[in-house]
Amino acid sequence: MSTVSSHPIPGARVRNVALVGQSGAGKTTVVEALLGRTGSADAGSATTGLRAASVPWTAANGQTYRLNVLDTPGAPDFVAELDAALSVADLAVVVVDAADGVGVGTSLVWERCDAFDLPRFVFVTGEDRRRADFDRVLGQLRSTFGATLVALEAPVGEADALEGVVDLLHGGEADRDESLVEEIVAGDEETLARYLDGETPTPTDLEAALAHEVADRTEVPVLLGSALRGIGIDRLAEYLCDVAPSPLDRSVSVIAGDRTVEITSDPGADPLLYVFKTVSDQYVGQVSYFKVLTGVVTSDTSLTEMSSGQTERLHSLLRIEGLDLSPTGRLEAGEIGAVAKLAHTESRSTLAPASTPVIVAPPDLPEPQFALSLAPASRSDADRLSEALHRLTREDPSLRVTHDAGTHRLVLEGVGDVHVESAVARLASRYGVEVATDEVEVPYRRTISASAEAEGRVKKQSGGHGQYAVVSLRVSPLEPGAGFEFVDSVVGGAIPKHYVAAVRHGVEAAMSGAEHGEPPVVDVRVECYDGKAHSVDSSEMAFRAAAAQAFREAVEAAGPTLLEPISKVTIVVPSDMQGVVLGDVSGRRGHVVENRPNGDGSQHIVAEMPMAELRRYVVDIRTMTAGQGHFHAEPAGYRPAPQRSS
Ligand SMILES: Nc1nc2c(ncn2[C@@H]2O[C@H](COP(=O)(O)OP(=O)(O)OP(=O)(O)O)[C@@H](O)[C@H]2O)c(=O)[nH]1
Ligand SMILES: [Mg+2]
Repeated sequence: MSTVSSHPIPGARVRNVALVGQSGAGKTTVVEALLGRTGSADAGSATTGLRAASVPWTAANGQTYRLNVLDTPGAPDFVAELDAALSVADLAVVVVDAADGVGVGTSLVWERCDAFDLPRFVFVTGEDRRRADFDRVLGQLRSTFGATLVALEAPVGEADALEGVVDLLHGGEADRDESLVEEIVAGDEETLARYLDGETPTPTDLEAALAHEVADRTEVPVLLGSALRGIGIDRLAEYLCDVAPSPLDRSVSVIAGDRTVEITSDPGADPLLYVFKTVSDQYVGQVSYFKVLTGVVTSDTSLTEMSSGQTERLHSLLRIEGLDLSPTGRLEAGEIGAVAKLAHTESRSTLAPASTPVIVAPPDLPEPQFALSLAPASRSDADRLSEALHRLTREDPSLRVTHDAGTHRLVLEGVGDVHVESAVARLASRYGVEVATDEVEVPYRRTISASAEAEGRVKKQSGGHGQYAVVSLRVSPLEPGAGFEFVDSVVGGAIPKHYVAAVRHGVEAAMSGAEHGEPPVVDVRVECYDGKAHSVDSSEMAFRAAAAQAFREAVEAAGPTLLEPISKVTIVVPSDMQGVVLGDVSGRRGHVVENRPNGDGSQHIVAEMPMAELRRYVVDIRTMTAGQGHFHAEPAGYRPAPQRSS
């Protein structure tokens, strides 16, 4: 006898559900309740990475379904994890706390769901909390997200008096809500025709109509309960089974050559997997979580990792049971599973047969907004740092590692401070690499606004083989952004042709500023118009040195200006907080180029601000707006820096 869990459940009865919502809304507590666990330590501590859980669920119709539940972090810094979950989910459950209601975090996840065209439910949890008020939250939901929200349930008592939930769809005649029935019926032509003919729709008819409307995203059912007290959780699971789309109902776009094609989850097709997440597990090593988009995979399947072209054998195939992974021989289209020990697969990889190369387009990654420069604590930490960072970025591609040319340090970039700091903590806890962190140096530059000339000389002719070179350079300004232009106008062989390349290299080295710890010089034309060579003592080295010296002196003579990088910052904050935000922008030497209401109570502000003033902006804007403001910065060129008074 096989148990329910090892028995494959067909794709039509799989539900891949992402739990999304504002931080602290109660998502993890809902997952715990669905798993039949209460009071575990996981709820209550902020989730930092997406977590997959799976539970078989026997519905009222007697059929067993599989609920694959992806718990996502609510903190906006982890939006890449949210997107990873949304990229494989067939439905999102937006969790809203009955006391706290709809917040900016709720709007953010709603927008992400829109970006993925994802059907959704709303689950209002925390109905046992002191200030719980379902009607108020429903009103907020409707005014923020539109009239497509339909409450399928109502609370019986609230807060301390919470007794349970009535089902307005299935309840007896007394509970059935006629306006709800009409709302559902009106959205589905077939049911509407029968209703207008005088037929009374059964709850099953209504569910079928609602299922269409949910899949088409014309209705969003609202359910409620208290995950902490286990109230409403079974109804949520039941509605997921009865009304939520199965993976077979949804299509995915894949890139085949230069075409994008929509495919559906056909178990009879070739196997195609999309890896939405990799984690490195202390015991198992690397574990890749994937969705089977089409076909069937077994532990004998070999597939090609599409970006590397390498073959991967899915020998250690795993199924998710509760929060654990257990070996399995087979997974079908629509399922979410995992595989251990793949060598070439990363988050966002596509695995497909070599004969049918297609790529699943992964969601765009968020732009890094925060960076820390890393100083290894010891020699041994330094040796292991880049390997550990490499593994971190494989797990979380929204982290980026760069090199600071000025300090020669590695720099870790991420979405926000919470994101980068939690990655630094993981460096220590997971890989045993200790680093101290610093703010990142701002990449200043220099340029000139006038022409100047200078001569560089290297003369060392006492005894033995000497060094001799004389280089005369003229520097003149170029248009901003033009970079560097080198002109050789030496006549009469004053500098032999074979030394001109050395002159150019000397100029380039000096221009980078690295040797003297100065910002690089940009937008400059350098003309080498004269010089002297010696038939024995001249060398490439001598010409490089003379050219570097001439360049530095010419730039000095031209009176260089310091340029600072500017960012174009798009800020969204609640309109009633714009005063403090605008005041802060000008305090940071910024100027506002656009300021308009979005029409939903938030304000859209675009400002240009010096990058030097933005290093902790992600932290400061959160403090200023009680977590409700967010921003996006992009490079917007360079501007003369204010004169330093020294
Ligand atoms: N009274 C009450 N408290 C709840 C309920 N659900 C969650 N909580 C509490 O709210 C806090 C946050 O719950 P979590 O489930 O961790 O919230 P989350 O949405 O997963 O938060 P992030 O992972 O940070 O996004 C915890 O202290 C929970 O115990 C509920 O139904 N009733
Ligand atoms: Mg959580």
